[in-house]
Amino acid sequence: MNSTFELYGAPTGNCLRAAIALEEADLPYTPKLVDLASFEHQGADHLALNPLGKVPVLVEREDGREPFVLTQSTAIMLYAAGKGAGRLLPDYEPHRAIVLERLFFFVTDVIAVNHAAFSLRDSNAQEAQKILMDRMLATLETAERYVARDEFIAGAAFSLADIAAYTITRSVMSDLPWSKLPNLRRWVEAIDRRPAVRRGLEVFERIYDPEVVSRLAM
Ligand SMILES: N[C@@H](CCC(=O)N[C@@H](CS)C(=O)NCC(=O)O)C(=O)O
Repeated sequence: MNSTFELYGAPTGNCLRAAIALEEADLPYTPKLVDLASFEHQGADHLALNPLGKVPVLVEREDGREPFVLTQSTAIMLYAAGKGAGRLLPDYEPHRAIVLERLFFFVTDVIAVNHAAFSLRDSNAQEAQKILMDRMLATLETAERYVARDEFIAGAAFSLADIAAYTITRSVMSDLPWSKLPNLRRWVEAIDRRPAVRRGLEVFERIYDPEVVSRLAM
């Protein structure tokens, strides 16, 4: 039986990772914009999907079954990799383990530290925020060694690790010392050119475009 997918989100790093994974896995889905500025994520409809009041949320619908609701961008990426086409997570155990090693490197050692720094933005803890940002950037720079050896972050093939690495790298482009990172630059430019990545980046922005809205409504 065919299922359909909806991705609730906004143009933020966690949502873009989920959208790019769905695009790269070639899984058709309907993007549902959640307006964070007007606190739609704190409204009853969204809290019914995710009691934490966060995006992204993936909803899979299949006739005759309760909708399957999944939160956490990394869980959504792994689910998309398992369900969809492509080889975002290889079957061969040693390759799979390396993809997971690098995926968790970015999610826990880089992205989580960035989120911690971001959460201090409105506080009086600028010094702590800077310490966390500097630590995050220094850790991210070490990814140069992955792409000095291989074309992609976890070897010769594009994987979930590239998606996690790409969205965070892209969000701090102007803070990185690019003269020291020639391979990371070559890698980020290659990922920029992937059509599925471009579609994933634009999916929540395009919902605002009246022409796209009228097409989506058809
Ligand atoms: N660990 C979660 C984090 C989700 C998260 O923090 N999402 C942000 C947007 S990137 C959000 O919903 N922020 C709204 C808020 O916290 O009020 C994930 O990876 O999905």
